[in-house]
Amino acid sequence: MSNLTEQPPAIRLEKRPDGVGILWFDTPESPVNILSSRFFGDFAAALDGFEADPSLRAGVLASAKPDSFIAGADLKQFVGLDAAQGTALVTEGHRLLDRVAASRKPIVAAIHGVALGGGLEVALACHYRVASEDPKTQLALPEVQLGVLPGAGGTQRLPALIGLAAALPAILTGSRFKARKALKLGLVDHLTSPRGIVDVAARAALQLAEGTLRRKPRKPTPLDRLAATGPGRSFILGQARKDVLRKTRGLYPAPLRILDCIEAGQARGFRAGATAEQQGFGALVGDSKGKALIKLFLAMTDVKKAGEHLPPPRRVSRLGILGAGFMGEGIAAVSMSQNTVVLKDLTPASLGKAAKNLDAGLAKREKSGSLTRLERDRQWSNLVFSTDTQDLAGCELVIEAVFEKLELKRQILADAEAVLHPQAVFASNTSALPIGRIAEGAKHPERVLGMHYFSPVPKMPLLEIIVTDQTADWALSTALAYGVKQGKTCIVVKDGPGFYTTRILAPFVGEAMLLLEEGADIEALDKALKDFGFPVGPIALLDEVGIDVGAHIARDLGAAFAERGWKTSPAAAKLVDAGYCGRKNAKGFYIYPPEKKGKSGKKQVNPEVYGFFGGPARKSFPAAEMVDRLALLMVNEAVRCLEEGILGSARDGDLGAILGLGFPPFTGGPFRYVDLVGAADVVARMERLKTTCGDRFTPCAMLVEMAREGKRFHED
Ligand code: 3H9
Repeated sequence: MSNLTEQPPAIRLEKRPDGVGILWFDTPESPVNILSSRFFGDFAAALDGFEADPSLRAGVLASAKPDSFIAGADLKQFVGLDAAQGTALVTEGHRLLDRVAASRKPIVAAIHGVALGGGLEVALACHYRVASEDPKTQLALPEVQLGVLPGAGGTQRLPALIGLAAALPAILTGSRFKARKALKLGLVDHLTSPRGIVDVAARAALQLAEGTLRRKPRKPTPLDRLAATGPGRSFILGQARKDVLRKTRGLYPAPLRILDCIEAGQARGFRAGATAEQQGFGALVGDSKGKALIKLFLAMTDVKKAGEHLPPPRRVSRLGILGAGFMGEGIAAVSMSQNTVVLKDLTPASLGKAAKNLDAGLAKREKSGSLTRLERDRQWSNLVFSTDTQDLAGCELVIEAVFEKLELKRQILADAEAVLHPQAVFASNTSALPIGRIAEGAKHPERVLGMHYFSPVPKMPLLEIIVTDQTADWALSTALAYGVKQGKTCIVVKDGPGFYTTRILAPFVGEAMLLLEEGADIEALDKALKDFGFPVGPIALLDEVGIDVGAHIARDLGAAFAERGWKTSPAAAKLVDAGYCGRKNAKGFYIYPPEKKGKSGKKQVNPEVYGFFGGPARKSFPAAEMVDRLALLMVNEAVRCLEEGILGSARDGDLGAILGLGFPPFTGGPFRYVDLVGAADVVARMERLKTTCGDRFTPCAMLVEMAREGKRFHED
C-alpha cells in the first residue's frame, strides 16, 4: 500500500530541447489536479529546477490529466482547517504564485479542461494564457459558492487582468466561462485545439522570451475608464456592496469579504489586497457557514456514487417523455444533449409550443457562446415530436409528466406498457401521488418508479427518485445514472405520502396558513423566513407552486398524518374554490405587476386575500416565533422521514431540503442544523411550541433520543 512519502511528486519538470520547461501537473491518486500544501511543495521544487537551468528560456504549466487543468484547492482538506491554518495554507499559495508572476523567464498556462478556483489563480499568475476551445474547458473562481474567497491572489489578479467591472460579477457569482467567452473577457489570450495545446503554449512562451510576442492589452470600456478614477471605483464597489446585501440579506459573509479584499487592493495596492485576502480566507474557511457550504459540495459529489452498489444501469439511447407541458419540456431540455428524446403529447399544438421554447433555449445558449452552431443542430436533431404512442417503442426509459391525476397516470402507464420492452423503465414525475398506487395493475411493477423533478427543471439541481418495495434495482440504477447525466443531484427515497420533499414542505406551508388565520401579516411572514435564509417566503412560494396544488397536497397529507396532530387550515381550499390558483392565473396572495423589459416589478399583497383569513386587521408576531413554527416543523418531519426509512441518510435529507426547497444552505440542511444548534435545543423549542400551538409540535422519537444522548446526525 502506498503512503504519502512514496507518492510521486504532483509536478514533473520536462526539459525540452527547444529551451522550454514544461511543468506537468499530475496529482497522484486523484482523477483531477488538486492544490494542497503537498502540491505547493512539489510546485516549488519544480520551479527551483526550472529557474536554475540556464538551458530553459521559458516555461509552460500544463496538466497530465485528461480534460482537467486544475480543479482548485483540496476541499476535503478545508473541512478540518481552522482560521489560522486556512490563512497559513493560502499564504503558502501566495508565495508560490508570486514567484511564478515574478519569474524572469515567461511562463504560459496551457489550459485544457477545468481551471477552477485556485486552478484559475495559478493561470492568472502566468504571463500568458492559452486555452483549448473545447466544451470541457471552463474557467471560474467559484469560491464564493463554497462560502470562501479566492485565496491565491484571485481577488487581486482577476480585476487587474479583466478590469474591475467585469471581475466583480465573475468573482461574486462564481460563474463559469467557456473558452470563447474567456477570450472575449481578456481572461485568456489565445485559443487553440486541445491536441496541440502544449506545443502552442511552448511556442508562445519562446516568443514572449524573445520579445516577438506581447500580450494585447484589453481595449478599455467606459466602465474601465470610470473604475480608473478614485470616485468611480468607490461608486462601482459601493453599488456592488449594495447589490450583495440586497441579494444575500447579509447572511453570507463571503461576498462582503471579497469586496473588502478588492477594495484594499484597489486603494492600497497588491500587497495590502493580498494580506486582506489571506486573512479573509482564513476567517471564512474557519466559520461554520463556510464549512456547511463546503460539506454541501462534498455531499453533492459523494451522492453521485449512490449507484455503485447497484447492478449496472441500462444504456438509454432513446428517452420517452409523456406530456409536453412546462415540466415535460424542461425534462427534454436537460436530456436532448444525451440521446434521442421522444416528446409525446395529445395535440400538435402543445408539441408546437414546446418545440418553439426548446428551439429558443438552444438559440439563447448559442448566442451566449455556451453552444456551437454544430452542437445546437445536433441537440435539435435529437428531438422527436409525436402524438403517437407507438413512437415510444425502443425507449429504454420513459418519464411521464402529465397532470397530477392518479387515474390519468395509471392509464398512461398502461398505454406505454403496451409498446415498451419489459425492461424499459417507467418513471412518473409526480410531486406527491404514491408511486405504489400508480403501479397498481401494472404488468411490470418492478420497472416503475418516481422521478420527481423540480420546476423550472433546467435550473433546479435536485432529482428525487422514489422507489417502491417492488422497484427492481436495475430500474433504480438506470434512473439514477440518467439523472446524473442530466446534471442533477439525485437522492433516492422510499415511497410514502409526499415522499420526502413534499412531505416536509407540507407542514411548513401549512403552518404559514395557520399563522395567517391567527392574524399574521403576509409580508412580515415571508420576510421572517427570508431573513432566516430561505430564498422565498412560504406565501410567495405557495403562489409559485400553485394554491390549488398546495391545497391538494395539504388535503392528502393532512389526512394521512391527522392522527399525530397535523392541522390543516381550510382557507387554502376556500381560496381555490374562489378561483385563486396563484401566480399562474394571476390570482394569488400577491399581485404581480406586468413584466417590463423582462424585469418584474415589486409585487404587492392582494388585500382581498385577508378576507379568507379573518379580515384585514393583522397582528404582529415575533419573527423568531414565526421562523420556529415553520422551520422546526420542517426539521422534525425530515427527522421522521429518516426514522421511518423514507430517507436513506441524513446526507440525502440535507441535500433534498437545500437543493429542492431552499432550506438555508449555510446551515447545511435540516440535519446539520440540528447538529449545529443541538438536538436538545430543538426539542426544547418544540416542546414550548407544543404547549402553545398543539400536538403537531411533538418532537419525534429520534430527535428526543438524540437530545437525551447528545448525539449528532453527522460525524464531521
Ligand atoms: C479553491 O480553489 C480555493 C482557492 O482559492 C485557494 C487556493 C489555495 N477538492 O465531481 P466529480 C474530486 S476552492 C477535492 O465526481 P466531475 C471529487 O471529490 C475549490 N476533491 O467529477 C471526486 O473524488 P472522488 C474550487 C475534488 O467530472 C473526483 O474529484 N474548486 C475537488 O463531475 C471527481 O469529481 C471547485 O469548486 C476539489 N476541489 O466534476 C471545483 N474537485 O472520485 C470543485 C474534484 O474521490 N470540483 N474533486 O469522489 C468540481 O466542480 C467538479 O468536481 C469537477 C469535476 C468539475 C472538477
